[in-house]
Amino acid sequence: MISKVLIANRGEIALRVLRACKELGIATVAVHSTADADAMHVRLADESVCIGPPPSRDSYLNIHQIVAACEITGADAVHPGYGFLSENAKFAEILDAHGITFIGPTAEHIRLMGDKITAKQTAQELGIPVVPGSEGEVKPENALEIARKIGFPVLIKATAGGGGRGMKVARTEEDLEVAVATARTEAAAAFGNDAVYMEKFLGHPRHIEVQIVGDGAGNAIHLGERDCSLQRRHQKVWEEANSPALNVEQRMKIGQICADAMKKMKYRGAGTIEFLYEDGEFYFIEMNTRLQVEHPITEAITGIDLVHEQIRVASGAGLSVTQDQIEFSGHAIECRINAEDPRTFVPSPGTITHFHAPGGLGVRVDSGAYQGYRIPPYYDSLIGKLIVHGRTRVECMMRLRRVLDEFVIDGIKTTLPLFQELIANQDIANGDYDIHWLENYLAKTSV
Ligand code: MV4
Repeated sequence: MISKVLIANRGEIALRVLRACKELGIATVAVHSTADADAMHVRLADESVCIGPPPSRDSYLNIHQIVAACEITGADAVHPGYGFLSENAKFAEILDAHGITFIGPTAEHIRLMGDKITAKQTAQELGIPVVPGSEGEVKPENALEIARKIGFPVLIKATAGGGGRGMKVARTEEDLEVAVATARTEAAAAFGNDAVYMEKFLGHPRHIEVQIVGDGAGNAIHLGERDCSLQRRHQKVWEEANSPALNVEQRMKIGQICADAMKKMKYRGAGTIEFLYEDGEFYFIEMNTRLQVEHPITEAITGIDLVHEQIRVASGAGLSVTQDQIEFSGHAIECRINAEDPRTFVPSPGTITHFHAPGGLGVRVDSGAYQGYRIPPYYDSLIGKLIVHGRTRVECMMRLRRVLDEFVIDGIKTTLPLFQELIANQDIANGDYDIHWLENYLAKTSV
């Protein structure tokens, strides 16, 4: 049983978790930095605790302050949201040692998937298709032999990486030595770990990820996939479910592979298995052991509340559904609304002078923003998410166009105008895009 959840996060995701707790009759504790005292999740929580000054490392990343806030308020569980401490194995262990439930996977599984080499080896052992590449770490002296075996072009990646940092392409044998050396230097600087591995470089893939949830006792379900190919500098901008590139057979096949793998490892919690998809083949790249920003599009097409499921499995209540009870219905698109310039993506903090969220059938707005809200400059610039659902992709796109016209956010710059452009674009209408499409489009249309 979980009776009081401390939400170790801020912004729209803190509000999202709070809503799920309220629906389940669970008491809520908000924590916040001094910069977030006027945040919506603080207002709506049953209790709140100020845990420190604005910088994240002193507040939302401060494990001891968060544990203390649990002790003071008597919270018996913590939901970490995404980012911050959500994939911190040490945090999960410390909560465990204090008898506080971490709403997420075991520390062991977080650690396993946090290291990209062990994650890939595990995925392969569990029957998930992976990108052809080195078996484990690549040392400079073995690089050429391994690269010849894989075949050029190859990609050098940091073991401790993720989010694309420390990646280097070697197109030919001549590029290899420099690529390996730079990747190692960058990995050491960024992650304090210079270990790298090597993969076949895929030139024009889509980014497709499968949502799974496991109960930690050998049951697991998949909830289909999301296509997150539209991104800029590894920041997703627009996501859709289902992927316009897959048919039902492909969806159910890759979903089943992922669910079976999670059963075998007795995974507990929500998770996402990320693939590159090219020429009809899936290639595992990483697994995220948390709830993701774009989870609402999966909720829209399945009707399943993923935070409810997370709380259920964390408390030992098990999943609320079996695989055969899950029905995929229609199409959903999420637009990430960032307080940023829509062309340069330079952050635009400040006060929102007017705020009006759209409504109507098939529309969901997850946001902690309101008229008069002052966006602090210290954190991520995501201020909300617009999620639109329709019975078909065409209906979803038509609805999105209508909804974008209704959304009013004044006083700051937002990414809303970019979505007005995308919704009018023929490639987007056709679902014809890969992971490079958006950056190419921005370069082509820049003034
Ligand atoms: C790749 C790749 C091409 N080939 N791996 C970037 C972040 C990290 N999660 C994996 N990434 C990539 N791995 C191989 N073997 C291209 C990327 C990549 C990418 C992947 C997903 C979404 C956007 C991307 C943008 C640039 C590169």
